[in-house]
Amino acid sequence: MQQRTPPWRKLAASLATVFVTGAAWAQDAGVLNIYNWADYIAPDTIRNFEKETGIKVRYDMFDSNEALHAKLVAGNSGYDIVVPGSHFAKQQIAAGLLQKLDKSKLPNLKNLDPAIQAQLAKMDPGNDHLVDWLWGYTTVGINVDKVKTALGGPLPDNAWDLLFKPENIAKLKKCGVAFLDSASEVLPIALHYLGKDPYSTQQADYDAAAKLLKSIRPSVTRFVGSGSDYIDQMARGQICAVLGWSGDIMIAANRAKESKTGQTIQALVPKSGGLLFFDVMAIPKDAKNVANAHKWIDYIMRPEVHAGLSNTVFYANPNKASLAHVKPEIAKNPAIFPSEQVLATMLPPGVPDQATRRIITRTFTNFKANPTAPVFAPNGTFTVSATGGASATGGASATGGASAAGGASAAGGASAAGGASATG
Ligand code: SPD
Repeated sequence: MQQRTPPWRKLAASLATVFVTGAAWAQDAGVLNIYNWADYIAPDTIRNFEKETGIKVRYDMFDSNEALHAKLVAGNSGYDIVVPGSHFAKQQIAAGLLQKLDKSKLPNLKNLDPAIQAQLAKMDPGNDHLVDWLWGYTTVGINVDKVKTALGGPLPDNAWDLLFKPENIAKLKKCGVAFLDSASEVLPIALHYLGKDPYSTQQADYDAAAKLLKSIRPSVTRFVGSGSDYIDQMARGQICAVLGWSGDIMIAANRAKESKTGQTIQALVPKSGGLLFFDVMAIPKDAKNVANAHKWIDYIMRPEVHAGLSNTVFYANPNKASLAHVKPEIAKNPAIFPSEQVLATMLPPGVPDQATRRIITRTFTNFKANPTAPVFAPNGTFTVSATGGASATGGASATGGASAAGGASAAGGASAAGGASATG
């Protein structure tokens, strides 16, 4: 039997609708929670957005793709905008962790370079979920004078030889050598250096990479991530060589100049290619402030805003229309906006399958833990004897890869305590 709703109930229901809609709108109008890499934004980017929109931005930073990935997998991150590398974003789209963009709210998409959009479409068909924030490459950074002195001769022709030839890196150890604490950065480069597929699925290739990494491990003095102090340490002359990110190295060079530290820092472009990355803005599936997230993405795509990012952090942006606003010394710097020819030498980002990720994680964890060979048990656990004779045990994680120093990793790899990260 159908029941008639009393008029007071109808009124209460519509008031509730108005109230709830109003509350949702009020929440969306008020705040925007962003999770991005460190040293990756201009001083006025957030300030101008807040002033113009009245939206309050909360801005947190992560140190590696692996750390962000673990947070998204865990769910309820509380973020409305995240900025993964496109290769991690591809996995996040496949896992349903990111939502489709409403392109009708993004008129500034017209400013983007179709060539970059085509690159991203390889990870995100139709460019439905991702908009590039900035892009760059993983490479070798050096303190020019210290490295030349330590080598006692000219730089090698291929910059990777500085870090991957044991006889070279051993000479740099005393002035400080840092590697990114991220398996997804180091392994493709090591494989490529050996002439192998950077995204190989073959255990034998990873065994070869492990051998290479083991041969240089005693000379790596630090593992670093975004937001660790490696930029400052380079600028002050406390690290003379790094496997790091192009723009970060150029920030160090700029800081050294501005603070007159007397250090000359340079991002090298290896002859055999750096590892390209595209860091992308995306909206997590469970974001609460989706309208504000769209406002932010569209704001970033304004030519002068995107230019402001490149002008500050020395990474290329995807915004063709912004080039008129990029300082000429940055727009014309081939280490920031590499030529087509150089770009063709670079390794594109790639997405290993789950099984390969486990191998990558294990290889990297062993590299970090210990220069001596690990002993693997059939159940996937391993024992390594750490430098100095102490012994550390790792275990295979539930879903991602091996854990660092005995800590369990989340799906796809999580950042372990103390800033060490496992891979995704
Ligand atoms: N300081 C910002 C560094 C951004 C680095 N993004 C790296 C993506 C990795 N492939």
